[in-house]
Amino acid sequence: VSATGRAAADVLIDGETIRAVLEPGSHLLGTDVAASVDRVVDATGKYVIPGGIDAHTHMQLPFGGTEASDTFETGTRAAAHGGTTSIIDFAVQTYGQRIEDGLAAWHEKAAGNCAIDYAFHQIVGDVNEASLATLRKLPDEGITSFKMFMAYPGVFYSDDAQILKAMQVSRDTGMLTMMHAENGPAIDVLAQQLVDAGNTDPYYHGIARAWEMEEEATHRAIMLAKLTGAPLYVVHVSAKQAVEQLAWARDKGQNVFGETCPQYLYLSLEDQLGASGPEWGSFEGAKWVCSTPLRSRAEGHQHSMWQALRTNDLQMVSTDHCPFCMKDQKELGLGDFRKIPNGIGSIEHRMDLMYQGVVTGEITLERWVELTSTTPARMFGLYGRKGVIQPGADADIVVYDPNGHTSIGLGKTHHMNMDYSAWEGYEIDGKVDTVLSRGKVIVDGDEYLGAKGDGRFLKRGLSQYLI
Ligand code: DUC
Ligand code: ZN
Ligand code: ZN
Repeated sequence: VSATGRAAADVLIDGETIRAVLEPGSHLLGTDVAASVDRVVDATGKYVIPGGIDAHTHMQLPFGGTEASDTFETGTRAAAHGGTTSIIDFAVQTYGQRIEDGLAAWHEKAAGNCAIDYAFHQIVGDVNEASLATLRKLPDEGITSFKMFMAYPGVFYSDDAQILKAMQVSRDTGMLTMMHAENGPAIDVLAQQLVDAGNTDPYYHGIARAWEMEEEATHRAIMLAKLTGAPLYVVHVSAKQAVEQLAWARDKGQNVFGETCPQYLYLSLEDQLGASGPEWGSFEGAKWVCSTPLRSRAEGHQHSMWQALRTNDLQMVSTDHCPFCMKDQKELGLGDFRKIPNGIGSIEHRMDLMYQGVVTGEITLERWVELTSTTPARMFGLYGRKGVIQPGADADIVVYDPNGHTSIGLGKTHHMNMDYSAWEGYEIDGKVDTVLSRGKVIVDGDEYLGAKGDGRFLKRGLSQYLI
């Protein structure tokens, strides 16, 4: 299955790369291909797809006085189990730090530890003359996109003047500007007022981060991008009004893109409000505190996200994988939702959860591949090597069994380093059967055959979506 069609085929792999895609039973140079190879992976009755590419992950991200609980080792191993064979993580420049130093630290965290191939975007957390000069040179190092935050004043936040300057670099270099589009200063006022009034439960995280704040910031990012001529990619879109902004800009011919995440397709603010458990009571809702937040189902956001994936108003699905445990991490926010570290862990389940959209008729089989692999590769300069099964491409391949079944939850399928699952109880019609990373079988049924250090750093080219 590719982004554009499906056919019965044999895939011939030589070492780390795909040599040929052949009609079943083909002969090459007079020899029977199937009879002359070292090993046959029988995919009869199953889908053979290019390995998933999760273009938005945060392994070991420092946040709110703690650190995302998956290391590059545990997070990429979980990814492999779930049929994802490449990630693009975010190297962080913190305020007062040089980009070079932030990036070097990220290389150090990842090198030799990954189960699958990995690449980086750069988070720009301190815009100044020196960092802008460094940013211009990052494409030479295979880093062709950077992320800025309109949220989190005092942490990752950039103001409009800083964003404008960085977008000019984006325009000049062809680097993609990625935007966390929420009005952070306004959100922080609303959050303070909620806490002052005694509304401290996790649910109020989503009330403070109102969709108006996402719509407004998305519009502002679009206008700054228009003014500067920068290509813009809005991350973790969750509000239907933000999608409307993206669609409006695209209809006017602007080079603007958006991703959503499984949590915004399946989970809701109402679910979070209703969450209560024996251990945590109403603080149970902290399991789903992420930013952008879960949105109201009554307001129809989830429905709009699925629709936008069909109409191509949104082009990709990534996870924003940023896991924290309840114990010692999420519980930092007991009594004050602002102190709950923001993030959900989904890297292991993205391919399954999106396949569920095929089962329920939300998207086609081809669109599943496009949203989870092919477009991420094209968007972020990996296409040809990744995101497609064709001669010369890396042999990153997933055999997916539509007749298999996956039960998600702790003690079932769960390889992420978390003490809970945000997806506990989800039952998936479908199952990752076999996963190959550059020709090596790293997952065979329930068995993990990979090793830490299998994954290599990927230098990326410019986006194929530049105009
Ligand atoms: N959102 C999250 O949920 N976690 C990390 C950063 C972000 O923007
Ligand atoms: Zn973000
Ligand atoms: Zn993120």
